[in-house]
Amino acid sequence: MPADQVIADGRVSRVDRGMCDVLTSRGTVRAQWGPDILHAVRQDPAALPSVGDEVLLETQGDQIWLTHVVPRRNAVTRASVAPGSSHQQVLAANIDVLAICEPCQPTPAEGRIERLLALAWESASHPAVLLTKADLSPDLAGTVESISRLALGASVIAVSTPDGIGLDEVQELTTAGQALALLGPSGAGKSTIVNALLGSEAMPTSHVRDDGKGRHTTAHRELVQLDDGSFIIDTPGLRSIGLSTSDGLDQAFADIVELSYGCHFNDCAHETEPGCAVLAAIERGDVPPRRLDSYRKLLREAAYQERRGDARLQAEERARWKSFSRQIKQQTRRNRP
Ligand SMILES: Nc1nc2c(ncn2[C@@H]2O[C@H](COP(=O)(O)OP(=O)(O)OP(=O)(O)O)[C@@H](O)[C@H]2O)c(=O)[nH]1
Ligand SMILES: [Mg+2]
Ligand SMILES: [Zn+2]
Repeated sequence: MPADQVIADGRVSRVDRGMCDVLTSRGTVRAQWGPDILHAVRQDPAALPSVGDEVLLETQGDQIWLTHVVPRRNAVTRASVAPGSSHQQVLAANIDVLAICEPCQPTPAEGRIERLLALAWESASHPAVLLTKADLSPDLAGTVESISRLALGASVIAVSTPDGIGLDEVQELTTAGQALALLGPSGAGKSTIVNALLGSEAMPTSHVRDDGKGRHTTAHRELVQLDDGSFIIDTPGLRSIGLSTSDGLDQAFADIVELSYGCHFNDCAHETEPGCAVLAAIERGDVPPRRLDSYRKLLREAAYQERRGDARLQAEERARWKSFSRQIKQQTRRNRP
């Protein structure tokens, strides 16, 4: 080991091409991927260090290398948007609480909340729903109540940053060393919440356009540490987020799953079957028909992504086998007398 080599640990706060910022006990440093990282990424793009990753650094002279990523406790991933790719994209790693930000104005998009709740359950981070811009809601109590009904098992918090409402509750979602990631559409007020909790204008925020939709202001995922020692991750507004597995859907739609145990047929599709407990609940007005549609849509989408993932694994397996048999052939040829 060279004499000037120093090893430190930290948490990735921002990723750029081939480099990242890492928050260490001595402040933020800029590090480059070490050779082991590059090798791992060639095998699996999900091995690319991501915001929230706990990492080891090695300093040699002026150069800081990121040499090791501590195995992730969990990761928030989405189906890759790249055409032809079925890899998952890691949005953030080691997330304790996934805060789904949905503005009260225009009315909260229930389907989008359900989708992100499934993503949170799938990633094994605890979900919270932040109903942002609460000051603009014409019926805040009604909105909180209706969203609480669909956000089973999640805390639902109304937040208004200009009025300072809900911010303490958001801060209390995590304790020192834990990480909270904010996810939601552009203009929801994610960066404004980070700035309010930080007590500084560290994150750029924007003005909403006339049509009420936000312009994309935040361009990078970024982790910052709050005074209480917890971490908060700001992310760019999401246009679309694909589920890569169906793993979180049973929890996100626990009410429908629970009801389906009462269906007459074990394989009931809750369409026209007699003795369907889900349809009976819809009939009674206990479950909105929209919610069953949303569940079906997400199940179909996740099944498609899972099939794509399987096809990719099979293709990789075939490629490995081809290269192996080529090596064997070459070896046999070489060994011929
Ligand atoms: N009325 C009201 N406006 C808010 C609130 N929070 C944020 N805003 C405004 O909403 C606009 C968008 O806020 P941002 O924090 O930039 O939104 P963002 O979610 O970070 O958007 P992206 O970075 O594009 O994803 C800004 O003009 C904020 O001032 C709020 O609680 N109430
Ligand atoms: Mg932002
Ligand atoms: Zn049924």
